[in-house]
Amino acid sequence: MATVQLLSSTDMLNGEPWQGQVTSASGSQFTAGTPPVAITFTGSFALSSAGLSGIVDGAVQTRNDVQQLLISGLAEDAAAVQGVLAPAQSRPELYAWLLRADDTVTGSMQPDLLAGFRGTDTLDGGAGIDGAFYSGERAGYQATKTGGAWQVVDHSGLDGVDTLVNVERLSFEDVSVALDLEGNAGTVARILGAVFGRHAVASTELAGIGLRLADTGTTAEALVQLALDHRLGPWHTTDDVVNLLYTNVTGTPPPQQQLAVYRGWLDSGLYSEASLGLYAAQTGENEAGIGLAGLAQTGLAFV
Ligand SMILES: [Ca+2]
Repeated sequence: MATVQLLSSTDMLNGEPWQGQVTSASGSQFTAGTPPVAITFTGSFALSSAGLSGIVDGAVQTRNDVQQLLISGLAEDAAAVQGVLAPAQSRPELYAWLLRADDTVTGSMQPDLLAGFRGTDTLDGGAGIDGAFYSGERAGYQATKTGGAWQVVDHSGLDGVDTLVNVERLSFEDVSVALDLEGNAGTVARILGAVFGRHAVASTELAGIGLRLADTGTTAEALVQLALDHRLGPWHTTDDVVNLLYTNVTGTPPPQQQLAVYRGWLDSGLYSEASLGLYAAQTGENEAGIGLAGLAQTGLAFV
């Protein structure tokens, strides 16, 4: 059982080239890796012509000499670790081996991509929009919301039963899933329903475009305007906007009287196209139409 602490924004699946030769060794630690990344293993070792022997109990990964990732609670044979460090081994492969049992991984204050690999793991993303990585396709897993946490069960048994807190995204081989329906995923789902229609929440492409914009700081109103411009073209009229939003939210075109009311809101400047779109997106009727309550239990799929 290992405990991993990420100290700065880290993608544990970053497959950057990495050479894992041991570059220095003493009785209490040995270091492997090539700049800018090095991993120093601690424990109690003996060095002989036959190689390293002893037990590894922890590790610290540095990037440009700054600590990035700490692992404690290891109980690995030093020679076995050295074997896994063989040249051309990628760091994700190393992590997968070190974390093959039941582990706890805690993210940094920034966005991270965490992985517990096999075993029954606890992943806590901490602050930031964090992802958890699973190596198989989504259909092979069951993700269930249980209070403030998510439980991810791997039907094949390889990845075990994981408990996730403060994790906003799941990354599978074929698709990703946004879990933060109370955050950016909810904003994106509502806007998709109001601007593209309730069935658009099933579009993994549109959801992905919206999430990437929202996650990089695009405001909800700016997202609405981008969506309207995309859906209606840049030269649309205010009536086009009202017709589109009303029809998508209610399922029928607006009666003339309603059309006049909303046209008045836009013409008077009470609402902008974007704020009217957000108003429509946040109505209970739109939330019901897109099945927001259900999405909160399953997540919003995106690519
Ligand atoms: Ca594990």
